Amino acid sequence: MYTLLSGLWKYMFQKDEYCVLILGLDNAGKTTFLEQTKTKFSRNYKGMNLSKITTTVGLNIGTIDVGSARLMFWDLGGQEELQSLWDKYYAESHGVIYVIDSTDEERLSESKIAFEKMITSEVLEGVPLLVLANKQDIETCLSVGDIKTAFSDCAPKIGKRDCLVQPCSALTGNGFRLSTEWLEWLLTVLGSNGISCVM
Ligand code: G3D
Repeated sequence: MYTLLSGLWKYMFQKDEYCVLILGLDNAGKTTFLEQTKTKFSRNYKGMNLSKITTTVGLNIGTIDVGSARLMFWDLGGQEELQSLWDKYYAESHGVIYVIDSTDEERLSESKIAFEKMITSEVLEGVPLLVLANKQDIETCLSVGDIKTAFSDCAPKIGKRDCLVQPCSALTGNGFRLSTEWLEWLLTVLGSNGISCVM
């Protein structure tokens, strides 16, 4: 009887936990994205003033519960000296969100190098990847198409993992708060693999 009840309790209340890394260069908007996500999806979370967020140094952690899933986001610092720590977290991760500053054309090649290094890590093979072309609220930003072109030689290295590239503004929430598409996609691919990516 106890086994039956505890099984039922687990079935009803226990959540499937997933760790999702948020990576990208410093200033890409990783922490702002995490704050938007927590504000939108955590019932009791009182969001901080997004315009007061400063660049990630070290690690920020955030958790949201969606349905039967618990997503634990780890937002890692993107400065060059901190990028060498990223791979320490790879083995624990079920998904990766890679944030690109669409307004920073100068550092796009730097971001591509970090991206390439990350996707060619054997530990991350097959791990779903969401790429966010952030800061789309700024008029002069590069479009998703421009970014895909700049990253095109990375495409073959993405391999068979599930991958989605999305425009967004973590600050204003446009293309992000209005839509839960990225989250629905992430939850789907964390549960099952099969979609492939064209960058
Ligand atoms: P990081 O965690 O990747 O280092 P942050 O980046 O989240 O700290 O953001 C870096 C700066 O970019 C912040 O501005 C933040 O407000 C801004 N930012 C983040 N996302 C967006 C966005 O979608 N649109 C715009 N316009 N700005 C964004 P400051 O001025 O504090 O450096």
